[in-house]
Amino acid sequence: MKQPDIFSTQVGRRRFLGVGAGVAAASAVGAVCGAGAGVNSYDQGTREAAGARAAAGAAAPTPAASSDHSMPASTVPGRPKASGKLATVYDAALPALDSSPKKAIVMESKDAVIEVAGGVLFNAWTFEGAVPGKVIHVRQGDSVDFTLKNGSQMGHSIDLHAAQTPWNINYKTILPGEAYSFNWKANFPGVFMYHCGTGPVPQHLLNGMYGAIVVDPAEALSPAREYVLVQSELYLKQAADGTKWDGDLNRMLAVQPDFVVFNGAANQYQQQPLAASVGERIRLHVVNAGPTLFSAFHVIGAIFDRVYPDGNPANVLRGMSTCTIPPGGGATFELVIPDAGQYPFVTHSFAYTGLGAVGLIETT
Ligand SMILES: [Cu+2]
Repeated sequence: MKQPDIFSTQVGRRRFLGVGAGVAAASAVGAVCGAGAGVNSYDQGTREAAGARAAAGAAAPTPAASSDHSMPASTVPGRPKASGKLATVYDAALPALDSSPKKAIVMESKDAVIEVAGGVLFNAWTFEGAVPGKVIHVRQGDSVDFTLKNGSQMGHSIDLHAAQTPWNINYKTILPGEAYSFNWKANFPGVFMYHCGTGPVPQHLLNGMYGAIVVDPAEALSPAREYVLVQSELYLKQAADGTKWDGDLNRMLAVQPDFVVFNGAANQYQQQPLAASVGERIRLHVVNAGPTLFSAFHVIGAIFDRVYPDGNPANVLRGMSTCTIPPGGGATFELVIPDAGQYPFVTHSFAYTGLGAVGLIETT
C-alpha cells in the first residue's frame, strides 16, 4: 500500500512517493492522509515560513527561487521531471577493507551520463564514471599512494579531506591525458569528503566531482552493517541535445536545487531500501558534499545510539535524533533498530527533503 508523501512541499494537492513502497510513517501524517485534506502541517509550515521570509524582505534571490523552493521541481514547467524507476541503484554498502597497510589507489576523471532521477539524464563530470565517485576505504595509519588520471576533456584535480598534504603541490590541476601521484598517510580516522578542487570549484562540484573517504580507526569498532551515504544538491539546465541535463552554475549560486539526493539519485533507496536485521548495529557513514546546503540528518522512527562528528570515535555523542553535517563535512551514525519495519532517512531541512532526499532503511 502506498503511503502519502509527507515530504512534499507542495500545497493544495496530495502527492505520493514516485517509486516502490511508500514511507511507513503514517502515524505522523494525520490530516495529510485524508482525501482532499490538501494541506499538511509540514506544507503549511513551509508556506508560512516562506511568507515570513518575504515579509521580512529576506526572500530568495529571485521570484523563481521562491517558487522553486516551495514546489517540487518535478511540478515546475521546464524543469527536470522524474518518471519511473531508476535503471540502477547506487550500492551504498561500505566496500571491504584491504588489510594491507600500504594502499595504491588510482582514480580517473571521466565524463559520464548519470541517471539522477527516474529518466532524468545528467551530463556529469565524475571520478571513475560515478556520482558520487567510488568510496575510498582505508585504515588509520595506512600509507596511501594516490594517483589521479585525467581521462576527461578538461583539467581536474583532487582534494582529499582525510589527508594532510600541501595544496599547491598535490592538489594541482592535471591536464587531459596526464596523471599525477603522491603519497599521504591516513592519520585521522573518520568519514571525509573528497572532491575536485579545480576552479571554479563550485562548477566542478555541481557537475558531480565528489565522493567519500572512510578511514577505519586503528582500533576497530564493533561489527556492524555499514553503509556510505553522500548527500548533495543537483542544479540542472537543459543540455543542447534537448533530452539530457547539464549542471547549472547560476542555479547553484542562487541555491535553487532541482534535486537533493543521497548517492547521486533522487529517492533511490525507496526503490531499493538499505537492509538490516532487527537488533543489528547499523553504521551509516554520511558525507555532505553540498555544494551549499547543510544536512539535518535524521532517521524517522529511530534514535542514534552514537554519533561521531567527522566519523572520529573520539567525538562520541549519545542518544541523538537529528545532527547537522556541514557542506564539506561528514559524520558517522550508529543505531540499533528494535522492531521490523521501514525507517526513512532524510535531511530534516524541509524545503529540500521532498526534492529527493528520502531513503529507507528496512529491518526484518
Ligand atoms: Cu574537476
